[in-house]
Amino acid sequence: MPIDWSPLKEIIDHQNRFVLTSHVRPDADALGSELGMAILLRSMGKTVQIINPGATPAHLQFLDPEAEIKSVHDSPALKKAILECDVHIVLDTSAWGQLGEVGKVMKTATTQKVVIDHHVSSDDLGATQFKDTSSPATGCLVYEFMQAINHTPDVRAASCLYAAIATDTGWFRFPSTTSKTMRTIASLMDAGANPAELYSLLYEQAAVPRLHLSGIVLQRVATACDGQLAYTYVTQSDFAKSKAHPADTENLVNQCMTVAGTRAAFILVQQANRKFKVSLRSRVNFDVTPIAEQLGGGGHRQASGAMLPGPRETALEKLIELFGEELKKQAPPGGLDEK
Ligand SMILES: [Mn+2]
Repeated sequence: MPIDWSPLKEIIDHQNRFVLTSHVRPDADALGSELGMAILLRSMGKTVQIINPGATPAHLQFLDPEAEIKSVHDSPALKKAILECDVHIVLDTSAWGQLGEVGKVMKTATTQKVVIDHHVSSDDLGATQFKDTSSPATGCLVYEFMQAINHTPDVRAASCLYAAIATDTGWFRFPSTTSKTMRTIASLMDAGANPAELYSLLYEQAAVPRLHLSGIVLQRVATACDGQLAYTYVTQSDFAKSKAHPADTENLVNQCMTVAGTRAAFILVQQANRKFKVSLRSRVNFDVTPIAEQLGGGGHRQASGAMLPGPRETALEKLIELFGEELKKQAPPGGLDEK
């Protein structure tokens, strides 16, 4: 069902002060969608602030060279701004639990709320929702709104939206990518987005410790469930040894998925508080959300996450058991040979 964008146009026409926000640990879809929307709203003469539950990760700061995106923790004036604006626009999440301190302040405000999102799990934020769970990125939805009001993005907005969509689709290889996605991408290139430059800024900025951490973690890749599951883990001492950061684990679970015959993968990442964050991934014929939900987490069919208590061996056993059950439940109709 295509989204009817006219209620959003209506809200924007009648209001002036906007606060945009997104989820904790913002990714390029969160930040790119916020920036694209902010540039659009300003071009319409609106006052806009972007206030997130946390800081912009260093590797994504290039999207926001003027550092206009603030963390709510930067200054008490920002909490005041959240309370005093006319409209909150929440992008790339629909869950209170993902909004951290911003959510807490928002809950006490009577301000009008709008959600623009593509995630399945959702709370009732008391917002007017513009949601399409089949959309590969929130960036696509922001572009759809621009199209609906006949707006052509400038080169900065186009670059931000390109980064949003390219990252959330795994550079257009995830099954969520459609020909419509590619038409959006073509329009963003026409508007000046430069794919080669964005790719380099996103993926070719690694520091050596990141590669050293990959070495340690990839050494440990193992398979289970008749080779249908590949997994690995990262400990706090791995971070210490390699001098890498938690963000350096980002792509390792996807590398597990490159093992032939796998339908799913996970990586356990030990946190500073000794708990384990698990990231779950799968191929198109397997839905990992039931596993994430059994662990109190959530996400998408092909990419979900949750937190588990230690010790590591217990967490690994639990995950392998859950995957074993779910892989059987979701076995392809003709058996694995016909995959
Ligand atoms: Mn997204």
